[in-house]
Amino acid sequence: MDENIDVLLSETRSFPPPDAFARDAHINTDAIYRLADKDYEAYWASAAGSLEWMAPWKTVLEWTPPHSKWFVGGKLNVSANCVDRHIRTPNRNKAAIIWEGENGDRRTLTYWDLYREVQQFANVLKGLGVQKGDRVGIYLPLIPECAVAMLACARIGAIHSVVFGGFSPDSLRDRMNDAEAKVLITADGGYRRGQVVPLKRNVDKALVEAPTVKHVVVVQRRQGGFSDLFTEMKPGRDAWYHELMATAKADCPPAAMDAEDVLFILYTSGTTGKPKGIVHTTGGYLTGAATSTKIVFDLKDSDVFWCTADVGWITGHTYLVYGPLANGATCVMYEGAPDWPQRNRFWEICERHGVTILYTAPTAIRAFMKWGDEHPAKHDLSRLRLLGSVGEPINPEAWMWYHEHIGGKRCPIVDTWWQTETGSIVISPLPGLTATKPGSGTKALPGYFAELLDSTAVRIPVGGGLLALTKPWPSMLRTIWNDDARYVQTYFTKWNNRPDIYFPGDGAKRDDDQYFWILGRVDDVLNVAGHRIGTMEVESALVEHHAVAEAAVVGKTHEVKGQAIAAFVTLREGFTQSAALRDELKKFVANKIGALARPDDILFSADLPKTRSGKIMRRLLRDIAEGRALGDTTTLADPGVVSALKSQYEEKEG
Ligand code: 7RM
Repeated sequence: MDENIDVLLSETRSFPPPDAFARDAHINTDAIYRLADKDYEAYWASAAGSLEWMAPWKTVLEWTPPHSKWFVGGKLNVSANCVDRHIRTPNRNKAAIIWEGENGDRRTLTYWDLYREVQQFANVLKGLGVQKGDRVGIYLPLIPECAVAMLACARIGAIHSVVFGGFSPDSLRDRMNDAEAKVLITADGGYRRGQVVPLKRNVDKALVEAPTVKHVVVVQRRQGGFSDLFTEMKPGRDAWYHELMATAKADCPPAAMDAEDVLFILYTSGTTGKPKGIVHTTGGYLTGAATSTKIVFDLKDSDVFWCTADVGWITGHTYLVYGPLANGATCVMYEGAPDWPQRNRFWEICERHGVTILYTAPTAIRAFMKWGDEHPAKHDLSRLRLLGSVGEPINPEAWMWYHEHIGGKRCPIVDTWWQTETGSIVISPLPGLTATKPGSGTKALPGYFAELLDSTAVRIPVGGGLLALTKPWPSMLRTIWNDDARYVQTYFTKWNNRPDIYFPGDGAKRDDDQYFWILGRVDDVLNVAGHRIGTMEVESALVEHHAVAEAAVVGKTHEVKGQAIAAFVTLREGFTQSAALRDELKKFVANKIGALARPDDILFSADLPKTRSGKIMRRLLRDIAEGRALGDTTTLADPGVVSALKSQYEEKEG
């Protein structure tokens, strides 16, 4: 059918779990898949049963497509599950969060510390008039107070909306207004690449046009604070966190929340239009978060788990806060940039804290590749036993580099596909069971039903097509805040004969072993002479060349072929661009995956335009390649990158 995608790249390397890893793993037989396939409601009921409930549910699932309710009638509290449960065990004094500031500050909070601090802050929020169902904004650097604030909201049934600290005052304002937040929690500043990000100053700008926010709580990021330049406290509206906490009582019983009460809203910008407030609820979300953290990361009591994402993204919500804490794990949290003060910062942190599980993004892995092997080589990474990847397709070459230079060839890699909307991981290997292949997320986890479909919802057994989730799952989004019509339209109208199938917006292929390979967003798919080609395959072919660290390809209008391929390429340290290298790369791609995929244009670039969470923005590269005015650049991490690329491209063309 017209939306099928050609398959070009073939990857034959396969890595079975190491024997010792498999032997000790939580899951090392496929019984769990059979169980979940047979009766997924029973599977999810048993998963939910490992949480602590205040009242049992009556019905596991009510599914009136496209709306689902899970564990209907059940009552629980997320903060009680993430904190109180563990202080009744020998984990009472276990480190919950080991934190490092970018400037070298360090703090460790035990579960007992969290227990006290969360309750105190819950009382602070109550004191500011926050009630069940009210929205609370969180706009912080990555500091332990992020977790405290989120859990404090959960404790009293307030709905949090975390806004990444790198967002502008305007983005913050729009999000506060859409959710009609009553209180906003921020800090005077936060460190990023040696600079202080003036969060409170941004808040002051944002709130000029966000009238629902009545109170601002300001965390002092460092002892003594920054100068008044950063923080002008507005009487009656603003208060210091440490001052409010000094008199707050550390007893605040957890509210009994309905399983379907909203836990949080998280805005995702998507490719176009107004940000969508993705709504997650209590029982289903925590079930998905807790279960996946345990089985995908094979999480044990002795692990030191480091998810490098910021809490401003879903990955930070699910795998830095809720999933690990629900499992009583020790997490590492790091405020700053991976190359600050030096390019070895991540490896220094891994060594210093004995990190055993590292979960990071392909964009970071490609940066590490680009910077060179010597940085990780300087550090003892022998405690690492498992690696994870999330956020974009990982190019096989980047996978191999991660495997070799970070994992010492001994650590399984879990390539985890999921979305803000799915709440938790959907497609991933189970590290003690699944043989991995570089670039493949392998299979849907137990309890999830992923398929590859054509545009008429017919299953494609092997080949390329549209990724689909054909049954509901507990941690799925419930709606878009204030816009249920958009929820239905965005996720459930791809197949009009099947209004019960969720469309994630990604293209994928399935190989002979039934493994999934995510090919990228369907909006980015190239169409060359009638062949639909996923961006991932051409990019992965480019990255396979020893000179290339990162690549992004887009389609550019071509009078004969429909589209020609334009490639934007970042070189590894020590390589320089040249016409010869350009020709070599074109040939290299043609040899690797076929003449059809040979790029017409290659532009060398020191950087690629990325979203603030590190995803390549191909939409803007298309604007550049087509010589159009640039579209919306407000979600870019660094707008300078595209303007530089644009003039470079025009020079070359002109
Ligand atoms: C967790 C997160 C979601 C989109 C998703 C994909 C892409 C994420 C992978 C991936 C290939 C992966 N949430 N994506 N993980 N593509 N392999 N392992 O990133 O809402 O911010 O983005 O990210 O396109 O639809 S998100």
